[in-house]
Amino acid sequence: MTQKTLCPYCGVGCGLEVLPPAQPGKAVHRDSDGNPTWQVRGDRAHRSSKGMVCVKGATITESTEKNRLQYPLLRDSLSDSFRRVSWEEALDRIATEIKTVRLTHGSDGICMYGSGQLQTEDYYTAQKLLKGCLGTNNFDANSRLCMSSAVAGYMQSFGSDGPPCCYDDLEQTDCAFLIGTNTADCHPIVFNRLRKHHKRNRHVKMIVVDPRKTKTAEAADLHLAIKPGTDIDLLNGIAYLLMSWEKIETIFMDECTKDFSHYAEVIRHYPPALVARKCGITIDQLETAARYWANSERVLSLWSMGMNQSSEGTAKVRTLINLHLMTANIGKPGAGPFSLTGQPNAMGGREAGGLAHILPGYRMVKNPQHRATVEQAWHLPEGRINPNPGRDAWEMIRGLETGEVGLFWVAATNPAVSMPDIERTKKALLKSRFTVYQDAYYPTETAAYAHLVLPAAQWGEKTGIMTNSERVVTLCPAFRNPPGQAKADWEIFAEVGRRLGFTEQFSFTSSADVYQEFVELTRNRLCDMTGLSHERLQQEGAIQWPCPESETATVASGKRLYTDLRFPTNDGRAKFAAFHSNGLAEPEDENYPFVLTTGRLYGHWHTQTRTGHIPKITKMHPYPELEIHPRDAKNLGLEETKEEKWVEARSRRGKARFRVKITKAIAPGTIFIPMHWGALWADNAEANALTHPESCPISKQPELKACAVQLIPISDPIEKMEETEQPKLQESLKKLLPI
Ligand SMILES: Nc1nc2c(c(=O)[nH]1)N[C@H]1C(S)=C(S)[C@@H](COP(=O)(O)OP(=O)(O)OC[C@H]3O[C@@H](n4cnc5c(=O)[nH]c(N)nc54)[C@H](O)[C@@H]3O)O[C@H]1N2
Ligand SMILES: Nc1nc2c(c(=O)[nH]1)N[C@H]1C(S)=C(S)[C@@H](COP(=O)(O)OP(=O)(O)OC[C@H]3O[C@@H](n4cnc5c(=O)[nH]c(N)nc54)[C@H](O)[C@@H]3O)O[C@H]1N2
Ligand code: SF4
Ligand SMILES: [Mo]
Repeated sequence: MTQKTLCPYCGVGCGLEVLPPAQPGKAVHRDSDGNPTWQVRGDRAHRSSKGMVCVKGATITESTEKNRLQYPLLRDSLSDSFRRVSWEEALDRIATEIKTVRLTHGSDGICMYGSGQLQTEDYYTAQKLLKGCLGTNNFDANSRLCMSSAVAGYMQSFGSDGPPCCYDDLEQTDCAFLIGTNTADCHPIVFNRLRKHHKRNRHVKMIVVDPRKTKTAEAADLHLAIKPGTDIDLLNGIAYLLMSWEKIETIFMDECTKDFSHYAEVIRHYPPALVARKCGITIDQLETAARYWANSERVLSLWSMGMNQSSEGTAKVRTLINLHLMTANIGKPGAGPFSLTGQPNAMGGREAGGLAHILPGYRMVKNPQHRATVEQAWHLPEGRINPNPGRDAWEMIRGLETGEVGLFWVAATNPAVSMPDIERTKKALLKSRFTVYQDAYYPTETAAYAHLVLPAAQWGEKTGIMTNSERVVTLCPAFRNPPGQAKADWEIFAEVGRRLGFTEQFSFTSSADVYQEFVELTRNRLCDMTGLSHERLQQEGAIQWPCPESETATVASGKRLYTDLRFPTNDGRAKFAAFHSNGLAEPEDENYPFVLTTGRLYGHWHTQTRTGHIPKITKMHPYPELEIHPRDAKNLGLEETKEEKWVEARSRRGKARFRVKITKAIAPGTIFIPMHWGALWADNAEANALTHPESCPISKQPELKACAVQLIPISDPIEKMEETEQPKLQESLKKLLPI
């Protein structure tokens, strides 16, 4: 039988249909290893993707049989080998460790680090366990490295998180302003929809702001190849021109916004000549961008990591929102500030309270009423939820360094690859008293640092909910059995909760039960989903929130937020922000003369736990390459010849080695390295060997998009590679039991 579900890769959230391996009259469908596997095609009825899929979605089932973790594994010390244990023993051990750490370290010693790849039910159950039952807000997710600047920007400017736009806006806009997003490679189906509209309608403009000439930039009418970290200069420079041309919507600003005067004071300091020089673009380019904004009835901006992963990420997001407020480009079709979510359920995570400073239903840890509502809903005593935000992702690493963290529980993320300053991260992981690692695949780099490894059922093996970038909620049903003894993440959390005595709190018998309890906590909130249930989503297909249960609800349903131009702030007005540009946390200098930026390739997904096993994809991207401009290459003596060139990139924290790709697609002075190759996939080619953890003071999101490096050509790469000591991790992985 055909099953409808959602692609579990990116935040576009394409609808998929999966079909069993054996179809009447047809040969059995198999993966590249010959295992029978489910077939995938786009779901034409899904409102977000209308039948489209990219290579990742189309090949997802190629990865579901291989390298799966099947049984719990335990060891007392990281130098021991793992032994297979029963779930009973594994879960008892976690409960014992939690009790011990509460005594020795207090609740602050317990941390969970989750992921936008968990389903909403997983997220919600984890919040109840940590923030409710255990009284620690130390739950953070990889969304801290991904969306937290967007979350903070929306909250501060509009009074609440929540992307206000929808994908139909892609086909209704007059001008798409894409900043810090390589949409063509990273959100391909959003890009397809926009590109078609752009091609069909000559008046529609597309502006791309990115230091690299990506596939996205190639499609633009105007590509602004700004120097990394100069987004605020550019945005303030556009605001300067809009002001001087009197192209601002003063009535909207008077009636619906506040604090413009502070911003006006900032804008004065960004005249075109100065901005063009700082950004490394021409005055003409800057004016063209401002003219597109000024002359378009409806401007839609799209952004992702080039904005968020910055030491001034929140300021960047708020400054972009300022432009929307100045030009009244919000709350109407084809317009608005639209953050493209990275992971398939990072949105659901935000709804369920899955960061260290928030609670379910778009609530804040710091708000006493919010805490009281959640405590009551969870049948826990008043005051149980800690009034202070918990540790963010990097503070967890710091807590491992100092020994303040006694139990580190990681689920659905691979921090031994994806965290900044990876050598420091790995050293901290080696010091951990007890690390639990819950993943679908094995081995992964992080497994080498775990004491207890738990097999997780993944997409297609458990039933749960995911919300995509445009607030569309899709049910992802189980259609195959999990391998071995793998269990759904929410079940693992609930079983530990029950072992700690919270039997009433974790009496759920299905993920549908969990979801029902969660949606109740969204009642009358901006993200009201009380009208949703597994059953309804199963029957009707994907549905967008807000979706209140009754017509008398205080939140109206609709495709877009803020169509009444009232915002969820105290006085209903959206707020201008007044930020000057600070630039990069670690700018280039004489010793480290290049700015390194890191990011993604079209075919691979993050740390390759899935895509690394799919031949079609590994053929597309066989190895990591460092992209460098021909002029810089020449200065380093790397002339363009057929011969393969190698360099060692060094930052203040570490080094890595790469084949060189000489290309004009990158601006001189900047280099690019993909993030996908951890220690299991290449020797010494980790992007995060070089990056630093300096982060935005508001969102705490690290600046993974820029650090200063030097480049040293390697004359004999092969010999040099053999000389290099194998990373410690490889040693450690050898000790893992074959399973
Ligand atoms: N193929 C693929 N798609 C994915 C993913 C994947 O792993 N593979 N991951 C998903 C996830 S979780 C995420 S978060 C998204 C990320 O999606 P994107 O943010 O689109 O991807 P990145 O490659 O990380 O970075 C985007 C661009 O930011 C640019 N940039 C760097 N510094 C600056 C700057 O200072 N200013 C500006 N304006 N731009 C800058 C880079 O050159 C890069 O092209 O992709 C999602 N989709
Ligand atoms: N240098 C640099 N570093 C970066 C970035 C960058 O741009 N540059 N981007 C950052 C961003 S935006 C992100 S989102 C992160 C991503 O970084 P990670 O989260 O570390 O990357 P993934 O490889 O997606 O790891 C997800 C893990 O979850 C497992 N998994 C999948 N489904 C399930 C499930 O249902 N349950 C469980 N328990 N496990 C499951 C997968 O097997 C995989 O091991 O990287 C960040 N790091
Ligand atoms: S665009 Fe994203 S959600 Fe859609 S098929 Fe590709 S990876 Fe999956
Ligand atoms: Mo992300």
